Amino acid sequence: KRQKPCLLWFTGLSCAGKSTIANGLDQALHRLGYHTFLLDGDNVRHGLNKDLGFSDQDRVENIRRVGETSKLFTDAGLIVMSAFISPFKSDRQLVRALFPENEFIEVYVSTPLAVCERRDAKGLYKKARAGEIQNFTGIDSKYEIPDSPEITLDTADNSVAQCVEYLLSYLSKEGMI
Ligand code: GGZ
Repeated sequence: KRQKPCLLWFTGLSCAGKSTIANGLDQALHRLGYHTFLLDGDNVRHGLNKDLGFSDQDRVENIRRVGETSKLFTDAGLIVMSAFISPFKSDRQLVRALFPENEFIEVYVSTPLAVCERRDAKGLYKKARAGEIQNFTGIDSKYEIPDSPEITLDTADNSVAQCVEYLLSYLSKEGMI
């Protein structure tokens, strides 16, 4: 099936829904017969980047490596989804610069901190509030909101399925699928 390679870069807080939506999109594209690859903390921070933690410096290197890896996969012709907090504008900008204009699609998953903290899937916000872990994004490590993402997903008013539908229609409109 004809497709144009691109990178959908999901950014947002922990528990915002980045991986969940990226996974949903990955499966939907797969069912439609497209070739895709999904990168997120689960498959990257346990392997390629297991030497990295959550200091600013390590996050910078995390995102740099993920950007370069994403580039390898788009060079192979795939539609790539990368879901990382990627809290710093400058790092997202460096990844963007690796790609031709329309092949980098920044997707800001805009779920507010209060909602993310209520979800707290792994209990990490609770630990961060208790001072048991340091440098937690949104608590004692900064998140820089994107200025002009190609897409902003509002998960308060939209289901995962609706977000996936929106992304599919965007990819179609842009001629990627
Ligand atoms: C933020 C942390 C931290 C700290 C562990 N700060 O909700 P999760 O658990 O599954 O996703 C979070 C994940 C973030 O990794 P990223 O590679 O996306 O971060 S970054 O782009 O900033 O490099 C969270 C878990 O790791 N986690 N400690 N201190 N998230």
